[in-house]
Formats: sequence, structure tokens, C-alpha cells
Amino acid sequence: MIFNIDKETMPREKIREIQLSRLQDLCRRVYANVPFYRRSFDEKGIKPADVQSLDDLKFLPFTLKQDMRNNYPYGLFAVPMEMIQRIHASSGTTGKATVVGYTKRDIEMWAECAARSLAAAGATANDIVQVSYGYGLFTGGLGAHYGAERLGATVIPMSGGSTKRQVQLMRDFGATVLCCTPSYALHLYDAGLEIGINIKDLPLRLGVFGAEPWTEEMRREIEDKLGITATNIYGLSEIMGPGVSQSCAKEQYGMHIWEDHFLPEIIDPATGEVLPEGSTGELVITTLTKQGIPLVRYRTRDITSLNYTPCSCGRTHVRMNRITGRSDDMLIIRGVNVFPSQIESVLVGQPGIGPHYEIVVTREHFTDHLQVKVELVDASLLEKYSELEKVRDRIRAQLRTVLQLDVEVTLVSPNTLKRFEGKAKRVTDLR
Ligand code: DLL
Repeated sequence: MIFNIDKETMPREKIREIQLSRLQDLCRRVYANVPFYRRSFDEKGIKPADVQSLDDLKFLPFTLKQDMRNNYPYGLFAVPMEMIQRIHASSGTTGKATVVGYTKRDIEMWAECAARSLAAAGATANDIVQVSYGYGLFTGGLGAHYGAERLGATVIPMSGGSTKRQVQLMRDFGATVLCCTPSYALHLYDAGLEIGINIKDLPLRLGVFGAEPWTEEMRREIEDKLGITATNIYGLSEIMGPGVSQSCAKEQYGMHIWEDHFLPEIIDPATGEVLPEGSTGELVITTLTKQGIPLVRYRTRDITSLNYTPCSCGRTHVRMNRITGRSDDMLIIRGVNVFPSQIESVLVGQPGIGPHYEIVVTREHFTDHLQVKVELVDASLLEKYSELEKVRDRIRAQLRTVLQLDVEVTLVSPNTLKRFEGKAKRVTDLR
């Protein structure tokens, strides 16, 4: 089902027309109301009136996460505080949190985009949606919640935590759609088995997973285990939260970006140059309609590419491919660039090992050392040395082919690696 057929299936020329007039309006608003933007436009010698076509976007200044931190907490807000209805913030494990404010209209727009996303995933007003993203300053819980309500579905506002109880309630309440991180979906599955509930036997049929990087291999693993269709939802607090883009049930390939609200570009993260259509690089997003904290050319650090080929689902909005990493997540091991997603794609789906893993980087005698810890499915293998060696050698050889690096593979007992209720933290860099 297409939630907003007029908006989601507009001809491309119409989308571009709307984008241009909204971009011009955005430039006027930020120039008039946000000192940071007035300064950064002036530094580049640009006035809002200079923006005459979408091609002029490339002349506008970027906005970085650091700019949000420098203006902590409310310095980038473009409307008076009395118009701000809600505050969210990103966890900010390094440095200050980034704070965002939503007006009433922003929250309505967000609910609309999240509802479009859930519908694109395949959810309908008849579904019972369990929201297991955290509620609070994190945007996951409330974002999915408002989207599901707007869709007209029944919402179970579960939030994260109490994992075993969640599975019991999922069964008792007959949830048909699950919203959480992909790693938490697997954690819920394992916790269910421990208390004698196999999620595969429940009415659950659809997952709307995001907030952390995951691979196509992981998606298939989740589909197999939970017996559901697993779809991909993307978003980030700075821009809006969940529902910036979403994969459609029809093609399951790439996530439609709701382009009447978000204008995407792909740039070279090193030079800032806009890359030609189809190239892989850093995603940059301009918010076209947000009032509270509108952002011009926000550098997401997420690595992806854009696909403008028409989609058989009928939606005309561009698709972004699965995120392969963040430009700041890339590990440099003995000079070789390694993305955790490359490691995940080798590990997940291997016979005998589970989908949980941990990456540890150390430096010994000035040399980088990459260790990958993976869980065995069956503890008895630990006693069969030759078989254990075989599994380890196979994984090591495949990792070497993909990464062009020697990796230490450590097989650990089932259920010994840490589980996460929200975003998984899989990389420990001890250098
Ligand atoms: O994670 C918002 C969200 C909540 C998205 C629930 C989807 C579902 P932040 O905490 O600000 O916001 O983190 C944003 O998470 O820049 C990406 O690096 C990553 N991310 C989000 N969705 C995906 C996804 C929320 N589907 C950061 N695939 C982003 C890969 C994702 N990475």
C-alpha cells in the first residue's frame, strides 16, 4: 500500500520543481534566522537569492556534526523557543550530544514520513506494531510510534529492555510487525528460545529494522530465523529520526528517500566534491521543510549510493543503497581500509556459527592486529579440535580474500558475546 499516493508517485520533474522552491525558501529562512548560516553563506559570498536551480546546491556550505556541537544546545534553531514542541538528542558517546527541536508541523511531517515508511515496508492499518526501539531522547521509539499511529495501526509502545518479557508480550498481544535494531531482533529471537517461545511460530510477519549498519546476509539470517520479511529503515536524529528513507516490500532493494522533504547528494568525503550519479560516497542531506532546526547540506558520514532507476513499486522517489559503513567507522589496519560490514558479510550465514560477532583491534610491536570473535552455535564443537580448526580456517581464508589481510579468528562458546538492547557496539579499537 502506498500511504500518500500523490506525493510518493509524483513525476520526477514535479519532485524537482517542489525541491527547488522549497530549497529557495529554506535558504531565505536560515539566512534570516540562524546566525551560523548567515555567517557561513556570507563567507562563501552567497545570498539566498543566488539559488536559481538545484545545481546551485553545490555552492552552499556544508553543515557538520561539529557545527551542531559548537552551537549546543539551541544555537541552530530557526524559530523562537515557544514554537518548539519537542526536543530529541543523539546519545553523543564522543563529545557533546547533538540537540534537535521539532515544531508541531515538524512532528506532523515526521509522522507522515514514518507512516509512508511503514506502509512501504508492507505494514497496514490492520497491523499490531510492537515498537522495541528505545523511547526517550533517542528518536527511534517515538518516531516509529507516531508513524504507526498515523498509519492507523495498533501500537505497542514496548521500548527496549526486559527482553524475555518482550517476547512473552509479543506472543500474548499478537504483534504482527516489529520495529527495533536488527541486532535486537536476533537477541529477541534467542531470548524467546530460552523461554520456550519460537518467534517463527508467532503471528509476527514483518520487521522494520534500522538505526545501525547491517548487511544483506544479516537480513536473510533474520528472515530465516524469525520467519518474517525484514526491511530496512534509515534515519538520523540530526535530520529527523527513523523514516528519512525505507526499503519497499516490492523490490527490497534500496530505501526510498522521501524527497519532497529531504534533498540528497553524494559527495567524495575527502574533497567534498559532488560525485556523478550512481557513485558511492558520503550521503549529504538538506532538509527542505523542517522548521525547528533546518539543515543545509548536512554531512551524514554514511557511505552509500543513489539509484534513480524507476522502482516497480510505483514510488518515484530516489532509492539509497544499503549503507556500507560510516566514513568515521572505517578501520585502517596496517594501511588497509576495512569496514565492519565487510567482516559481517563473511561471517553471517556461515554454517556452525551464530550471527553475533565482535571486532577487536590492537597494536602489538607497532603492528595492527585484527581479531574477530564469533560464536559457535553448538558448544560441543569446542571439544572436536579438528572440526574447530576447519571452521576457523575457512572463515580466516574468506576474510583474507575479502579484506586482503590476515585476521585472527576466535571461536567462542554460544551466548557468550555481549547482546545489545539498542544499537550494537561491535568494534573495540584499543590502539
Ligand atoms: O538511529 C534514527 C533511527 C532510529 C533510524 C530507528 C532508524 C530506526 P541516530 O541515533 O542519530 O538516529 O543514528 C543515526 O545510525 O547516521 C547511520 O550511521 C545509522 N543508521 C540509521 N539507520 C540505519 C540503517 C537513528 N538502516 C545513524 N542502516 C546514521 C545503516 C543506519 N545504518
